[in-house]
Amino acid sequence: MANENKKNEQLEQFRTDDREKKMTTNHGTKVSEDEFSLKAGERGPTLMEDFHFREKMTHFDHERIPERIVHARGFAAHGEFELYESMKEYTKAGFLQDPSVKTPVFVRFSTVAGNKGSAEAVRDARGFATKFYTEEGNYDLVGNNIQVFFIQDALKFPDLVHAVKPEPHNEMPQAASAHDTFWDFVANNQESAHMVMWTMSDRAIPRSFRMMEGFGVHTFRFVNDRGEAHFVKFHWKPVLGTHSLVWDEAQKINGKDPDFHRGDLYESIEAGDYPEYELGVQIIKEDEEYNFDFDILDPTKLWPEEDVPVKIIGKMTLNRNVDNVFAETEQVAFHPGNVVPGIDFSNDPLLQGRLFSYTDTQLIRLGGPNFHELPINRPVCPFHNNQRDGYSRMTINKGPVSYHKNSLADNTPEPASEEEGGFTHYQEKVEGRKVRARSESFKDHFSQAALFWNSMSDAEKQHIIQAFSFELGKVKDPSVQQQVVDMYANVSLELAQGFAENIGCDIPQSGGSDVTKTSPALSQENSPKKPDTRTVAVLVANGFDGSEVSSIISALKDRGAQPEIVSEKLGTIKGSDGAELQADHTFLTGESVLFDSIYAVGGDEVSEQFHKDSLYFIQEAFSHCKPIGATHEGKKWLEEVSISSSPGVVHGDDVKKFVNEFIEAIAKHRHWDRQLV
Ligand code: HDE
Repeated sequence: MANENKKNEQLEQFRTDDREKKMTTNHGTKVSEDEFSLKAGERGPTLMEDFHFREKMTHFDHERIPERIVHARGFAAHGEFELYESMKEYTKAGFLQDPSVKTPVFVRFSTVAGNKGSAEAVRDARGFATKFYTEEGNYDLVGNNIQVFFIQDALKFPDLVHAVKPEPHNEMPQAASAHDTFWDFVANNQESAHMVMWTMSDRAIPRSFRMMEGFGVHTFRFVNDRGEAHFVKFHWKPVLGTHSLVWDEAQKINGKDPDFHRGDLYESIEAGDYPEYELGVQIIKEDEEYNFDFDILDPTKLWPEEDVPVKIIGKMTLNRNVDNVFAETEQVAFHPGNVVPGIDFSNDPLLQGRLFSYTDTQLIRLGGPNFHELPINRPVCPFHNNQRDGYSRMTINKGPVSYHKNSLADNTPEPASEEEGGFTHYQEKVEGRKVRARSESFKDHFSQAALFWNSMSDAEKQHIIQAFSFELGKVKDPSVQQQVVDMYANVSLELAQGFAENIGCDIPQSGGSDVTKTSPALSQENSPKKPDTRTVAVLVANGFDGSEVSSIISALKDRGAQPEIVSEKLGTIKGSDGAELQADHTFLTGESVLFDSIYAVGGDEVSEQFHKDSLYFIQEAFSHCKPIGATHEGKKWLEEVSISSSPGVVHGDDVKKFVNEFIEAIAKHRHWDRQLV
C-alpha cells in the first residue's frame, strides 16, 4: 500500500543507497584512502591540499542545524488519509470530496519543552502535526494532544516559552514544568488555568503516540463551492483509545528508556501494527457564532462534544517509517498557514500570530527561503511563481521572465481564478478600532477548567491533585505556591485544598466554581479499550509447564496482545516437558515499567535471585495498576505479596477461563480502583 503513494514515489527520486558502491567525494571523484590524511612524511604535518580531508571535516563541522525552539524532540512517520464520506456540503477542499482518493500524509509527534535529546515520557503537551500532500498543495494541521492552549494572544508566546523552558541562570530543569518560573507565569497569566488542568492530568503522560488524541485547537473555517462558511474544529481520535502512564512509572521509564515513545511507534509500524486515527470535525454555523457561553474564537476554550458532536469523516493510517530522520523528520517544516481552497482561518488571535511565526522560524532553522524544495516539504502538485534564488536554490527556472505582470511570457505564470482552483480568502466583514485589548468575551478563565475537573473520574481527579502536588512541591518560592493555590480555588475547592495541604500552603476555605456541567468525552475512562498491541512480560524460568505456557502465549497473541519473554538470562529456557522458549529480555533489560501487563509463570528451577526479581517486578507493576496474570509458581508469588484478590489480578487453572479474564483485564489498561481503596 505504501508504495502506491504519490509522495513516496516523489521521495524515491531523492533516495540513495550507498551500499556496495565505491566511495567518492561530494564532487564525484573516487577516494582511494579514508583512514589517513595526506601528510608530508609519515610523521609529518597534514597538507592543505588533502581535498578529501577538507571536505569530510567541513561537512562534519556543519552537520547540525538549530533545533526547534519548541517541539525540538520529535518523531515522525508516513501514512495515508482516507475519507469516509464527501464533505462537499461544507468544504470544497479537494482531499475532502472523494472517499476513493487516498491522500499521502506525514505526521510528526513531539514533546514541547524539552530539547532534542530529552526523554520522552515527560509531563508535557505533545505536538501532533500532520502534513497532507494534496493535489491542491500541502495542507498542514499543526495540532497538539491537548484541546486548548495556555494563552489567548500570540504576543505572549515568547513569555510562556521562556517561563517553561529551563531557567536561564542555571539551565534547569530539562523537559519539565515543575519549576518556579513556569508556575509564576501560570499564577500571573490566569488564562492558562484550563490548559494547566490538562497538563496536570493523565493526558500529559501518554502511554504511546498511538494512544493519544490530536486537536487542531483553533477554530478554522470550512468554505464550500457556494462560498458558504462554517466554523470548524479538528480532532484526531486514536482507534486504540486514549491512554496514559502513571507518573511514577513515566519518571522511571525516562531513565530506563528515554526513547520509549519513538521506539513504540517505530516498532509498531515495523511489525505492521499500523497506528490509526480517525479524523473528526465539530461544525458550527456562521450564524450560531454567539450561541455559546464562551467565545468560539478563544483558544483556551473547547466546544464540549456533547453540545457540538464530533462528526467522524475519515481515517489516517501510519504505515511507513522514515528512511532518514534528519532528511525527513528534522527538515520537515510545518505551518498552520499552509491551507488549501476550502479551509480558511478564523480571527482567533493565537492562530493569527502563528501564521507569522512558522515561516520565520524555518528561515533560521533551515537556513534560507528555499526549504519548500526539500524533498519532505515539496508538494506533490507542481508549483510555479516568480520567487527566485536564495541559499541552496534547487529549482532551475528557465527563461528571462521572473516578474508579473509581463508580456514576454504571455503574462504567465498567471493567478488562477476561483473556478480554476485559485485560493480566495473568505470575505468576512471586519470592522473596528485599532486596540490592544482582551475581548470581554475572553475573560472567563475558570469555567471550562471547572468543566474539565467535573468530568474526571475519581482516579483521574486523584492523579491531578498528585500532579499539582509534585509540580508545586518542586517550586521553591512559597508565594508562587500560594498564588497557584488561590488561583485554583476558583476552579475547585476540592482540588485546591487537596494540593495546598500537600505542599504546606494556607488551605483556601472559600471559592469554588458554580459550574456543575460535565463533558464525559473529556475523561479517558470513556475512551475505547482494547487488548491490541498491549505488551505482556512473561516471567519464565527453566522447568516451566511447556504445553500450558505455550497455549496461553498463543491465545494471548490470537487476541492481539504481545507476549515477550523475560527471564534471568538471554538464550533458551527449557520447559519440564522439553518445550523451549527464547528469552527476549532479562530482569536487567526488561523492567516492569516497559510493559503493559505481567504474566507470572516461573518454573521448577527458580533461583533465589529469580524469585526476588519476580516479586519486585510484580509489586512494581501492581503499584502502577497494571493487569497481572499468574499460573503455577506465579500464583504463589501473588500470595507472597498479598495481591491475589486485588482488582485486575487474574489467576486460575482453567486455561480458557484464565485467558479470557486476563485479556479482559489487559483491555482495561489500568486498574485504578487499586489506588482508591
Ligand atoms: Fe507552535 N510553533 N506556536 N503551536 N507548534 C512551532 O515552529 C508558535 C501553538 C505546534 O513537528 C515552531 O517549526 C507560536 C499551538 C506543533 O515540526 C514555532 C504559537 C499549537 C509544532 C511555533 C504557537 C502549536 C509547533 C517551532 C502561539 C497547537 C511542531 C518550530 C501563537 C495547535 C511542529 C517550528 C513540528 C512548532 C510557534 C502555539 C503546535 C516557533 C508563535 C496553539 C505541533 O514556529
